[in-house]
Amino acid sequence: MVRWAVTPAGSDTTPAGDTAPRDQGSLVALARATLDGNWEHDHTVPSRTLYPHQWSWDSAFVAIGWAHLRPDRAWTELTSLFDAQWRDGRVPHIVFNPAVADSAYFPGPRFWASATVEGAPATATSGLVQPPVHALAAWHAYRRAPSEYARAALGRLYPRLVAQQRYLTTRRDVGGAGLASIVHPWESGLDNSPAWDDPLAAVPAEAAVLRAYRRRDIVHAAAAHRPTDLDYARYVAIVTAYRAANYRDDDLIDRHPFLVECPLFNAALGAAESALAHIAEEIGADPGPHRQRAARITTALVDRLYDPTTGTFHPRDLRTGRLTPARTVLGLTPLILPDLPPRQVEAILVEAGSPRFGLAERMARPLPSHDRTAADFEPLRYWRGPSWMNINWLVRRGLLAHGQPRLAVGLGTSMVELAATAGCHEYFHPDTGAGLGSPAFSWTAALLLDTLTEDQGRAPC
Ligand code: 9WN
Repeated sequence: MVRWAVTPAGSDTTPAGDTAPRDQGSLVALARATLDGNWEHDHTVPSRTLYPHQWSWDSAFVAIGWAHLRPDRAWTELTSLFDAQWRDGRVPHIVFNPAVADSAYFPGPRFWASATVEGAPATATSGLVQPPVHALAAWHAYRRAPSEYARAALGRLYPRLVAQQRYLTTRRDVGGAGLASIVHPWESGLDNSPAWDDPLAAVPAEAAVLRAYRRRDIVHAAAAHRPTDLDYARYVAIVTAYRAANYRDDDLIDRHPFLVECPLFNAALGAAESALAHIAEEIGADPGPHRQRAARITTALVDRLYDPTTGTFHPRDLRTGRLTPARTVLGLTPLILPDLPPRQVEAILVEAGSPRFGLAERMARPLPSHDRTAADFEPLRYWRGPSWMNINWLVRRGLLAHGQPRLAVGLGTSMVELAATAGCHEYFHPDTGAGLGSPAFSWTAALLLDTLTEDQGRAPC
């Protein structure tokens, strides 16, 4: 029997090794307890302390975990998120729970003021989006636990997923080349990544702006792990600009201070079309247009974001027209595209296997979020070095999709051992494996379950 060492759910920043061993069953129980503890009537909060509302891409990953335990909750989770979809098709990055005080999270519902915007739902939401991993997650959850009930839920979700794609591929194609632009680092999901340093530095803001607000994140997490006050001032400035235009997307190129084509966001966009093709086939719709769109997005991603001189993918800053230089884990994520050309697959495997990321058939720790050899690698700070379960899970799916089962086993084993040793933390020290951030984090539990209970070498859905 596999034995793992885990800490009890709810403990904080426990160093690796300082724990009692547990078997696989106890690890499943830990994941279940984490998800159950974060379940909130029709959705799962990422964390009770730091993130007490519903987050968009968190819900997608969490649905995959629920598919193993309570498939009904997987579909409730996705349905409640899409109930807050805007009339233009955008799926908001936060859906606020009206029962939670405005002051519990910054920026809260009053700041976003979605109720004043035409086309926004009755429930308060943010006006931004996150990587569109929902079709991928819905298809994966369905394959994990197929049933008549699940097929009906998938059928109801399908037109909403299509509307989400339509929004991103039309209104957000600011560069006009077939990719979606993000309008805020929060839309990337990797908010504080070094990938955003250059475009963010060009956004005018002063840390003093934050005197008017109260950051809640540094009440619950160490300030040294989180973005700086100046970063937050810029985050606020970008939202303020978008909100002033009622979150409209026309003429963004002429007026918006942050516009970037992100490799992960667009890889998710393309992978969503491939997943929608599967879903369409399953529910009796036409998969053809989805396949064509998936191929177009993959081609555009390679043309626009692959740099043959570095051999990896980089975000493109539409304000300068240039690729941003940092070699972050974002560069590896196009591997989730099933039709990524062999040349780019090979380049990603080389980059992932280099000392920058350390992918191997036997690896001590999962992939870090940033190049380990870079001068600005920070093992403790949010998205600037620590390992995250969701990014590793995505790269692992890509390895399986591109016929690399042994590397997928190596990565999967390191992921399970990490969570087994430190618990279901939000993120992890990339060298010591110590748990960081929220100690009971939903997507860590969900993806731990998925990785743990899967036949590691099996081809992907
Ligand atoms: C802002 C909820 C979210 C994740 C993001 C992660 C973090 C929020 C924050 O938490 O972002 O959206 O307050 O820092 O970066 O990926 O979805 O878990």
